[in-house]
Amino acid sequence: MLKSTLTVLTLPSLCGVACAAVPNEEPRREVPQPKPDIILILTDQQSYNTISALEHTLASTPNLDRLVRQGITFTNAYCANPLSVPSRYALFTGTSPAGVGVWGNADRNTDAEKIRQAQEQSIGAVFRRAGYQTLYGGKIHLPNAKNKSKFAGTDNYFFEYIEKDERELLARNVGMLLREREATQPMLLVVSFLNPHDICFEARTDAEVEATLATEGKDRFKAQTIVQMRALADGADPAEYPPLPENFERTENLGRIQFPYKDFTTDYWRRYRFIYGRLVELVDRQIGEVLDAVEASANRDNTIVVFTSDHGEMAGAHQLITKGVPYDECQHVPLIIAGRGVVQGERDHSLVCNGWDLLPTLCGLAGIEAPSNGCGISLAGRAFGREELTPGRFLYLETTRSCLLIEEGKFKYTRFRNNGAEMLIDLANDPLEQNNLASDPAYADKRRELSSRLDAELSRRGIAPF
Ligand SMILES: [Ca+2]
Repeated sequence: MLKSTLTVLTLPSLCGVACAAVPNEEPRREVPQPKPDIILILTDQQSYNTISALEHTLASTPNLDRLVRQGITFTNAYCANPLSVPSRYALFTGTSPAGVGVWGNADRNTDAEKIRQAQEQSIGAVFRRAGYQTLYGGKIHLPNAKNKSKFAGTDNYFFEYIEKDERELLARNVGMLLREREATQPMLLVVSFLNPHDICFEARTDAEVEATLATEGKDRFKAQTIVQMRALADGADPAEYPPLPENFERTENLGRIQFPYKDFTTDYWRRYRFIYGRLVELVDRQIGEVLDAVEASANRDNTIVVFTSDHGEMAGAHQLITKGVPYDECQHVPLIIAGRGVVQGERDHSLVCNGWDLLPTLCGLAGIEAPSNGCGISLAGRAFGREELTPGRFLYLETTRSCLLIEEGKFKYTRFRNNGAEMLIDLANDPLEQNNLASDPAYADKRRELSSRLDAELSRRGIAPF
């Protein structure tokens, strides 16, 4: 009883103390933080399964590992199209490349006006309008609004182009910029590395590589790199080469779907995978230079780094090399976000697409309103630990010859434009994509359901039915 009375008596005085303190704290507005610098690091042709911190063994990637520890990794991220120009168009505009006639790297029948409109709503344009300095170094490979040119300058995409090198020099010069910069304006900086794309040169003969070394164009750098990588392979014990992928066998039941299988020896396939791993390590060192410079920069605590790749590499899966096919190894890409306010060391397994989701995500990270194109979702709330992503997504994707839908954790349905062939994969039971169920009567309802959903997606994006 006594205690209770004391409590009653004490409370008003405590309140009095608290109330007396309030005037000094009011108004309780949050101190507005300056907009973060955002650094978007891109690689070319880097599969999701190349990062050692994510329990993959193809390469040792201490620098990307650091980013994994410092941030959030989206382990189920897909590119919009597993080829440079369409993928990068989606990355920068957040919209469908097929919707403007961009199916491959050099389309002639693109819709110039629609591309121009998409450029006006692209990452560079949106960030520049929001007061950001927008800078870009390295590989571009974006479609021009004019049909005859396959590559635009970055000014079409509202970036100032600061460095044309795509390799060591890009890392060094961006590093210098970051170390010396005094932040007077928030910055969006794209650092676009070429590798591990030099793997495209590996399947060439020694004579072809020798001939390219003697030329003047940029291809000689690719040849130089492959000569170095072949020397590393020669110097290694072939027993140490990575094993063949689990889904190395050619996929037999694909009907009218023809993929460009390669007739390499088993030893060569393993050597090819060894060289791919070394190219991943090469670009990881270049990324490390950029990350070191971020850490040494005056604005390090107000910087967010986003890392992804335009597409992956088959690296022997289904006995295929390079990209462009609707298979996981070239569609599934790394996606990591780290820096100011971002949760640390987390992994999210939701189905996401860097092509559709990057634009709204970067806007979300910077507190900028994203253009509403209806294609993607912002991952920023998840990256800041404020919300979970909604499960059960149906993700629409493209390749040069097909359009497809992935039903999260369940099925993947692909239809080919050239011959109407279909592929239906039961992802839950066949994650290595070795069994096409499209003509299996037991899956006819699922095939019809996804086919109908795909038609609706095509219509929504202005893509002619096929
Ligand atoms: Ca590429």
